[in-house]
Amino acid sequence: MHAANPGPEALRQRADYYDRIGTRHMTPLWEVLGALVPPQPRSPAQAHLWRYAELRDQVMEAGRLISAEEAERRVLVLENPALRGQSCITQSLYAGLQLIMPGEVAPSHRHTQSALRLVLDGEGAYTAVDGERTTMRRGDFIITPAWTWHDHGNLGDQPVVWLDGLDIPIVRFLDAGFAERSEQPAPQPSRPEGDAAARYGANMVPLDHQPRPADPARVFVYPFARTRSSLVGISQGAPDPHHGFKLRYVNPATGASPMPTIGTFAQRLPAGFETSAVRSTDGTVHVCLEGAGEARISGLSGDFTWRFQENDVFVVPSWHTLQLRADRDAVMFSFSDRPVQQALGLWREERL
Ligand code: GTQ
Repeated sequence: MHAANPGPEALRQRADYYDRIGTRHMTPLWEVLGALVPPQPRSPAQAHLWRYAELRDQVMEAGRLISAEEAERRVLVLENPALRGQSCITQSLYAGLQLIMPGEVAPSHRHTQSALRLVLDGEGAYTAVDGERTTMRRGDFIITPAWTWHDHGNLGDQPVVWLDGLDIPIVRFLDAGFAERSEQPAPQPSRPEGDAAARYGANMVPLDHQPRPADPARVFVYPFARTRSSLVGISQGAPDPHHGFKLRYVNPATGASPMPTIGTFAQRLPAGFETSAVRSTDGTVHVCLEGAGEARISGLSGDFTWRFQENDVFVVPSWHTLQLRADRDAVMFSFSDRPVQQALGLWREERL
């Protein structure tokens, strides 16, 4: 930090001292302070793009190697190239591609980790959350709040693939993970499809509904058709220069993020529109649901320019700038740990 040039003898004495205090499990702060308290975020994560066209065959190959039942969840984890072996796409979030084949069941379980699903490919599958099934359609955003029972099944005749996003690294960091398997692998639904949306998702709630902070959100499906029509509906006005036409998903009964640990967003970029560069402290996973375009990312892990199209997934680490350009009208989904950072007063965004 401050200019000082210790001689070889002083350095030897220090090294000897570090060794001696090391035997008592201590270490000198002054050797690590700059790395511990950096002037700005220094994420070890790397920006990366996964092209669905290149992944699809490998996902399908897993369908021939292992059943959903044996795997419990047949998922290819998208690992950040700089964080291999840690099952994370950013420091705080996990992402994976889950496959369920016709006739299969992914058995019922629950865990303290929260999950989101973004349906990418195929139709005929359902996911069930605390007794209610929902039919999965492309682009639907579905949540599995912490500690809710959930199972998946495929009643159709096509393989179905969706993107999973979970807060696994956050719960691991906090050492707060619990999980259990149900005795019934595929429980019969106890409520009809659409029940939660009718009770909690139509700008009304039941008379006695008083949710407490730890209660799970009741609305667990955000159908793509509704998201899309909202994005088209706001496209009459002027686009935000940095975000285009962008909305965040909320729990309609509270106005809060659908999950306390994962923020979720949908964005429309008209053909030809290019956003101005923006960076924020929440490393973010982006998925192209419609259209095609180009993403330019710049930061500690390098400078990248990628063309993206439908079902491509890319990750932008903390404090990397992002610019998006749509070649065709594009609809993007994204998720990050923003609600955690905001609750802690840490979140920052810089619009350049
Ligand atoms: O579908 O319940 O990708 O428990 C990882 C863990 C999916 C799930 C994942 C899980 C699930």
